[in-house]
Amino acid sequence: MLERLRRMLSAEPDPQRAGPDPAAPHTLVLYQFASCPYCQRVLRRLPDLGLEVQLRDTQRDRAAAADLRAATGGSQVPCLFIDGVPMLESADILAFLEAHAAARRAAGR
Ligand SMILES: N[C@@H](CCC(=O)N[C@@H](CS)C(=O)NCC(=O)O)C(=O)O
Repeated sequence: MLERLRRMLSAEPDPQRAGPDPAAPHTLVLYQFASCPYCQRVLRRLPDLGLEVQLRDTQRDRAAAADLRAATGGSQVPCLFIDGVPMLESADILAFLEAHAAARRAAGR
């Protein structure tokens, strides 16, 4: 507690808020639907990134929509689950996926 407070007052990054490590292996599941332009921004990049990303369609699959709501409290897509932890916002998702793909390439994976 005191350690977190000390970090908050300093410029040091807080490891609890740092987000997922792009260099680590991850299980990736993207909640999306085809007519969503923000989803398309992410979907269009996927083939070039060469990552294994499981897709779940929240318009066609009721269970996917229910799972998304249970995890995030809403229906906003795209939502990337990284090892079960949801990440919203297409710009953040793309930044993470780009960094993850680059780290994998650098590691020869
Ligand atoms: N700023 C968000 C916008 C995402 C967004 O507006 N998605 C729409 C579908 S195109 C949505 O999920 N609307 C339903 C909701 O927000 O619950 C992003 O860039 O990802």
